[in-house]
Amino acid sequence: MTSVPNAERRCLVMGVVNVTPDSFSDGGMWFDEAAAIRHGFQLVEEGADIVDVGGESTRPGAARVSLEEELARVVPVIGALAAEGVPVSVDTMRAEVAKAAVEAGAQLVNDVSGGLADPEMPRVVAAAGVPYVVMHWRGHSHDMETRAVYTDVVTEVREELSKRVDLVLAEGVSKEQIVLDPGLGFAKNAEHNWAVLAGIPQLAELGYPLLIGASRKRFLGRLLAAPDGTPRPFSRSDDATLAVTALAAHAGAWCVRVHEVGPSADAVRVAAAWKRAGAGT
Ligand code: PMM
Repeated sequence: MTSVPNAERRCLVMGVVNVTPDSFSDGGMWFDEAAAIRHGFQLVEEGADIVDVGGESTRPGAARVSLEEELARVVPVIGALAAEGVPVSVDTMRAEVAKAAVEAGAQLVNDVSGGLADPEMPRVVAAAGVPYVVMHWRGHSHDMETRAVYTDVVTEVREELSKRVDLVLAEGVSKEQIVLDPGLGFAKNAEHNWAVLAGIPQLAELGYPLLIGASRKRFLGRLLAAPDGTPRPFSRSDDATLAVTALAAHAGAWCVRVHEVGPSADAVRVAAAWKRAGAGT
């Protein structure tokens, strides 16, 4: 379904380049354009199949950046990476940014709002014909924590994603373009995130490839908290991310979105070998 090569039929690895001063996990590290470009190449060397470039932080409580600022952050980085043949995705909720990113060479649009933040987005993606990550989302970061209310999180995420799919299909996006993402941490607390991960098989029943973004998220830091309850800092939760990569890949995820690429690139190969052996091939 994508132009990203996948001869091994394994879970893909999407490496993250946040061109932001304030992302939760790597804010400020790749804010400089040249540093962001270097980091993108580095991630490919480490085994990334796709490099996801974003210019707007979605950490809980974050305020929005202007359209102009977002364009200025991501377009040059995408252009430089794509020009060298790197498969790039753009992490944006704005149709205008998605359009400019595709023109600059992006091969996938990753929209954490699943088309809810900008009603133009599905039409732009339909016209571009690129894969489209539709993530489960209930509202912007400034108040998303108040929306983390579910009776049965897996069923509700599944139903809400299904509605988004119907809408983007009605706007002209084709089935083959769609990738779904349950949106770990987006209007979800730790308990919800674990339930969603355990529910990957039910979410996969929707019939679309699944992308899982657990990397360095707060629920991992909480799981690994010190005896006094202090959460583990994200900088020391990469081993836990890796465990999620292996389990998610084995559960059938199409792609994992991670900050630390090398170990996850190994883990998805382990998961694929394990599956092949189990299938007797
Ligand atoms: N998470 C973040 C940003 N973009 N995109 C998708 N598809 N799925 C995610 O889970 C996701 C995303 C937030 O993480 P970061 O700011 O630490 O990169």
